[in-house]
Formats: sequence, structure tokens, C-alpha cells
Amino acid sequence: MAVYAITGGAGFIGSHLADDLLADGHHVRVLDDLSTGRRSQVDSRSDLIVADVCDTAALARLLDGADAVFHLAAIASVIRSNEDWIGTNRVNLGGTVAVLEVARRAGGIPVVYASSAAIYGNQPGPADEALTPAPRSAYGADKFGSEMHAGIAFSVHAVPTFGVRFFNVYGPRQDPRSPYSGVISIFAERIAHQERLVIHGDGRQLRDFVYVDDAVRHLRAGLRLLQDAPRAAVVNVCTGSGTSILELARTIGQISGKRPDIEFAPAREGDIRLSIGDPARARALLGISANTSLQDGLAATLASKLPIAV
Ligand code: NAD
Ligand code: UD2
Repeated sequence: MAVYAITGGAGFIGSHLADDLLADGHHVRVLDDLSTGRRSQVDSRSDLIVADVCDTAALARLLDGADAVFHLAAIASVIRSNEDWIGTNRVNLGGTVAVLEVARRAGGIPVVYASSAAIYGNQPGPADEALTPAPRSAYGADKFGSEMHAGIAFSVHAVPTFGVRFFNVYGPRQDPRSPYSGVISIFAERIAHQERLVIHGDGRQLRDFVYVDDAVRHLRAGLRLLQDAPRAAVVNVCTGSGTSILELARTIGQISGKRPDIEFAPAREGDIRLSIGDPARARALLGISANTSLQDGLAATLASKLPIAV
């Protein structure tokens, strides 16, 4: 049994990761400020520290005796990062540096952390890791900055680091409450309540949708790689195929057996037209790929939204 620390472990991806580690008999410690995460998503077998990710004293308690830390805490909204530049930079870049520093003080605990496809900005086609990052948001810039600091953590301070550049992750428990929540969580919630779907722009923008279980598998495989041979690495977590938002709405309609009512609204400012990743490096380094089909992933996501009959 190992002890794993997760920042952001009360959130969407973090809570799935925690469940997976617990199922394998590991001990899990979560640090989360519960700003978007929920206490109810933290399994009672885990320890929960309610604190800010920049609080180094709380991080020291989180990492005390831990075998590794998964750093997922962030303000995961492109739009919020543009509205609250200073506040999101404090958490999204400052939080990463704080985790790296406390991992260094704790003797070089391996750090697996969430980066994002947002570092690429507007890409010409499927992005591989050799593409020069060109973020178009403060959020993407902070994720790119996090990768730079994770590189320094290894080269200067011998802290092994592994960054996962998540493309659009979806699945049960993704919070649909904010207008900037992931599109699948919003569509699934609306379909369940027979509400109209709103498509921003012409609906032909492409996204590479990754089911949350695949995201968790990449996080854990990243840690195994660091344990085999310390390094600083980053990989895309993506399927390699794009789905348009229109096609997504249609597929959700088919699976749920309901014809979605669709309304078109103006495109979001700065919306990326194409976001598709090349999964080759993840496959080569980790020996896995994000292979849950959209059909299967959506079916599981929609099933979790079905109203409970009373
Ligand atoms: P989420 O909002 O569900 O999880 C983030 C968690 O961090 C929440 O539990 C929140 O309460 C916590 N948090 C936020 N600010 C904090 C702070 N100051 N101190 C402590 N905890 C704080 O989002 P998610 O989708 O699970 O994202 C997890 C990670 O993956 C984030 O780093 C995000 O940027 C990254 N990511 C997600 C996606 C995606 O498609 N979901 C894509 C790219 C990258
Ligand atoms: C996602 C991530 C972001 C970042 C980025 C990487 C979420 C919530 N955001 O931003 O954190 O990692 O990817 O590039 O996961 N849309 C609609 N109707 C809706 C909601 C969305 O048409 O009700 C459109 C939206 O305009 C966009 C697409 O759907 O074109 C996807 O939107 P999103 O918010 O799910 O994710 P994205 O790609 O903007």
C-alpha cells in the first residue's frame, strides 16, 4: 500500500483518480479548497485537508510521508482566467510552484500534474508535443508556465515530474453548473431535463473528447514512468480524433433517445476552432491510449444523469 496525495481531489478528475487508487488498496490524502470540488465526492476512506493550494504549510502536511503527489487543483476555466488574471495566475501557476517546492523540501517526491491542450492555442492540425506552444489565454499561459517550472523542478532540484496535457475530459461528476463547464456536462444535464442545447458559433469547431477513466489511467501510468526512471516529461492525453459540437449534440440525442432541441448563439470570444491531439508520444512512453469510444463514454455519462425513479 502506498500513500498518494491529490491536490484538487474533490473535483471531477481528482475524485475519479482517488477512487481508482482506493480500489487498489492505497491510502489517499486530498487537499482541496472546495471551490468547485465537493466534499461529497471525497470518499470517507481518504483524508481531506480543506486548504488553498498555495498554502505551503498545508501542502507540507499533505506530502508528509507521501509516495507521490498528483497535482490537479486549478481554476479550470479559460474565460475566468481572462477575467481574473491575477487571481487565476496565483492558483494556476503559483499553486504549481508551491507543490513543486514542497515536493522538493520533502526529499524529491514525484509530481504528476495536469497541464492542458490550452497551451497549444490555435493549432494547424492535430498537435504533437513538438509543436511550439502558443497559448491564447491566461489559463493556457499558466499551464505552459507550470510545465516550465516542472522542468526546473527536475533539472535544478531533482524532483521528478510528469505533465499530462489533457484535451477535453468528460464523464460522470463533471459539474455542469457554471456556464463555462465542459460542453458534455452541460449537454448531458440539459438533455436529462429536456432543456434546449445552446451551440456557440456554427457548431463545426472540433474537440478531442477524452473519457475520464482514460485520463486517470494516464495519470497513474505517468507516475509509474517516473518511478521507473526519474525525469521531466509531458504528454498529450487525447484520442487523436475530433468531434464537432454539432455531431456531439446529435450523438447525445441518439444515445438518450431524445431529439435535442438546439439553439445557436454567437461564438465565444477566442474560441479555438480545432483542438485535436496526437497520442503517439503517450502510446510510446506509457504504452496506453485514450481508447474509450465517444459512444461508450457518453452512454456512461448520460446514465449517471438519469433521474432516479422514486
Ligand atoms: P475541477 O474544477 O472539477 O477540479 C479542480 C479542483 O481544484 C476542484 O476540486 C477545486 O475545488 C480545486 N481547487 C481550485 N482552486 C483551488 C485552490 N486555490 N486551492 C485548492 N484547491 C483548489 O476540474 P477538473 O476538470 O477536474 O480539472 C482537474 C485538472 O485538470 C485541472 O488542473 C484542470 O486545469 C486540468 N484540465 C482539465 C480539463 C478538462 O477537460 N476537464 C482539460 C485540461 C486540463
Ligand atoms: C476546454 C477546457 C479548458 C481547457 C481547454 C483546452 C473545460 C470546461 N474547459 O475548453 O479547461 O483545458 O479545453 O483547450 O473542460 N459549447 C457550446 N455550448 C455549450 C458549451 C460549450 O457550443 O453549452 C462549445 C464551446 O463554445 C466550445 C466547445 O463547445 O467551442 C467546447 O467548450 P468547452 O467549454 O467544453 O471546452 P473548451 O474546449 O472551450
